[in-house]
Amino acid sequence: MIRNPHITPPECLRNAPRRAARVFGWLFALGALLIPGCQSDTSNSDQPEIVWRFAIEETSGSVQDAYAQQFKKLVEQRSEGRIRVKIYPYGTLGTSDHITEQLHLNVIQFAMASPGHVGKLIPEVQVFLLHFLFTDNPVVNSQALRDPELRAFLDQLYAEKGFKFLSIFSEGWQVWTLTSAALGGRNEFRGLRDFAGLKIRVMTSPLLVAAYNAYNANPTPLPYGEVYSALQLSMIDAQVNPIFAIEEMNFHEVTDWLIFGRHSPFITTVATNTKFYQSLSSRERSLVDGIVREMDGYILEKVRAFNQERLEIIKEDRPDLNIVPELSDKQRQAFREASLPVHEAFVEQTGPDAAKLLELLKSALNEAEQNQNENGPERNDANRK
Ligand code: 6CS
Repeated sequence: MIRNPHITPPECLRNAPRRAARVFGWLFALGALLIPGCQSDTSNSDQPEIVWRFAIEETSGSVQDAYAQQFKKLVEQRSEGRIRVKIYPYGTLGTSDHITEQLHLNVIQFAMASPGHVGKLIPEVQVFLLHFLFTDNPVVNSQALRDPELRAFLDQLYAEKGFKFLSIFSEGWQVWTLTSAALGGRNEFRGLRDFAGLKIRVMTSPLLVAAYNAYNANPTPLPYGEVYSALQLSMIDAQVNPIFAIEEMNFHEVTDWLIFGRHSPFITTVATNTKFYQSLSSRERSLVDGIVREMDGYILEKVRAFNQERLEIIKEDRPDLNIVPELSDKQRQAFREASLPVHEAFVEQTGPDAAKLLELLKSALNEAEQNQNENGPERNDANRK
């Protein structure tokens, strides 16, 4: 059965010029402020209740929602009810770009900021979007993302744009979904050559456009909420997201192929507003910092479970779906080779901070991999050779 996705952003936001989008950002923000329950509440005690607003780029039941819900639970418990966290799922405050804008304005205090969107503002973070950079082992990748030097440099890059970086984590491997029209009705996926001319939706980052241009595809940047109808109307033939997101947004209903390319994990970051963070008491700041640190392990387990469970749901809903569980070595090599010039162009065009971030990430991956090999190897890395 074809259902509509949960999100339908206003038609007028499509391809709207940046200034118009900003106005909508304000309107969404104003709307949020007028929602009952978002204001400080003085009715039950002498001390006004503090409300921290947390916007996520995904819907309820997603990985980002699991993160925000746990953050909310811990903040409310540990502040003994003095601080309340209100979560805004995707769509309630506009698109990811609107959320970033509202975080910048301190209309919301916490937000998920995926490099695929925030990369337009902080170009260096697009390093996390490069294909065939991470290892094959998700444990190694997550370990690398906890590297203190890497995080300290991200903190610096975010600070330059008025944000306080809090955390970074992977939401799982990105999986390509293709319609049968994309494969010309063939019942075989032939690898890189099937990407020639492929109308694939990407997040709104210039690097992702470059990444798919390198595969001779036809990348189309679109907000998350427009992907389902674009697939349904055959405006696009493909999109790419982790399994839990494909299920959550019902993309599996309007696709015929799931291809596990393991070309890159979906990375997101958690950020707060710098002025808001600086305005916190030292106790409140330690509360936030402590909880964010604890969340690393919590979310890793959720990501693993969500992606596993949702794949089963997809298979039940669409037993006819063609699943390519992995690329052959030859196919993988062809994609990898095509992607490498994008790494070089990214560094060249983005500048020395991008080069530094890339180096920090590579050395964090190497270190994490070495630790893994010493303490119990799981899978060897074939990606960065
Ligand atoms: O594809 C996107 O735009 C979205 N995908 C996920 C998994 N999270 C947020 C992001 O905006």
